[in-house]
Amino acid sequence: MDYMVRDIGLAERGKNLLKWAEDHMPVLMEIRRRFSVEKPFEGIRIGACLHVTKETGVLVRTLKAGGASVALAASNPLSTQDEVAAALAVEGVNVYAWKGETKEEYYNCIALVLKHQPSITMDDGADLVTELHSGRWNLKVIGGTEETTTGVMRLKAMADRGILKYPIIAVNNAETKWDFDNVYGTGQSTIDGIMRATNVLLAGKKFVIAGYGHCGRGLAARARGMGAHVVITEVDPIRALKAVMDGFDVMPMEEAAKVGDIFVTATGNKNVIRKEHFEVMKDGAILANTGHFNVEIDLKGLEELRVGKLKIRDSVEEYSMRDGRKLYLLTEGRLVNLAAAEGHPSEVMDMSFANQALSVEYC
Ligand code: 9W1
Repeated sequence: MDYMVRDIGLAERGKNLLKWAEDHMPVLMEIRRRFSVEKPFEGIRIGACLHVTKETGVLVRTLKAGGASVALAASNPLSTQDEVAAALAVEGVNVYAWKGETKEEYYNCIALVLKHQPSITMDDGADLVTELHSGRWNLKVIGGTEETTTGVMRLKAMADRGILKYPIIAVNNAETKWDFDNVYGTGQSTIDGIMRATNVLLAGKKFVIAGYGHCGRGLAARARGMGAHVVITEVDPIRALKAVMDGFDVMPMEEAAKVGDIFVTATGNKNVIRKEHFEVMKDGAILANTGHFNVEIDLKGLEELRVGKLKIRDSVEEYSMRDGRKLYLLTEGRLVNLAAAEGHPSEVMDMSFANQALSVEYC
């Protein structure tokens, strides 16, 4: 058996996690039943670079049920569930992934997947395909899949330059992927992250959401459901109008900054909440991001304004202002739904990964 995981002894716990996920992924399980009979992947090697989570495990088991052999590396050095990696390794998947791998180890694991000479690739961010095109590999690949917006953009750029060697299905672009991921996945997991990080009551709070795209819309619906007064800030006039029609208060951040108890950015832009906003916020305001990496809240500006800083509990940093006010930043401005919660629930990943399974079958 060929694998590299944190601790193979975690396999039993991983099996339970996988069973729990399977019970919440009915679409993949239906596909698995068909694959088990039709065996579409008999003799096919699949190379995958995906978040090694219980949901991905259910996908991998489904591909195996269809006759495939699967080699799997992580698509992010921090997202691996070591229990799941161990369980899959025991079942004969060539897993090369552990939580907290270094950048070097990360790319080494991807190379180990390519050593299995896959004829189909599955990617989440296009790192596998990028390595495959590095010139070090000479593989015959039928086709591949890509899970994310970023990955699709990278692949489109390669295709435009005429260097992409084989067709790749943009799973991301399926409506049953991005529309459900962003609205229901991010909506719920962001609330979950804020609650786990702070345990604050949401009912009665002024909950300011920057951005009324799919993520903002999903989050707004959930925050309202928790009894919060939801305020939207939005630079796009049509989206702003939609927020008004959906019954939310809409105002510029200059105004929202003065009244908000909890702020969440979901725009995709940089420095959405800045110095001029921090300066007028209420004492005790909570700041979180669920948009793009850690750039939506101006962390440099916040650092410049603070006179003191204290990690008051996991995922919460208290910034003291000159006038005595305190602002609370969650997960250092990183994605609160990943850093303080568990990412998308299995039911949401079920829809994305059903697209993945069927795309591989199409290839
Ligand atoms: N993907 N199974 C963190 C997740 C990191 C992560 C990331 C998901 C899933 C957005 C995929 C701490 C799972 C993943 C659990 C977790 C993602 C980055 C999933 C949500 C996307 C950069 N992107 N995703 N479950 N980490 O939830 O595969 O808990």
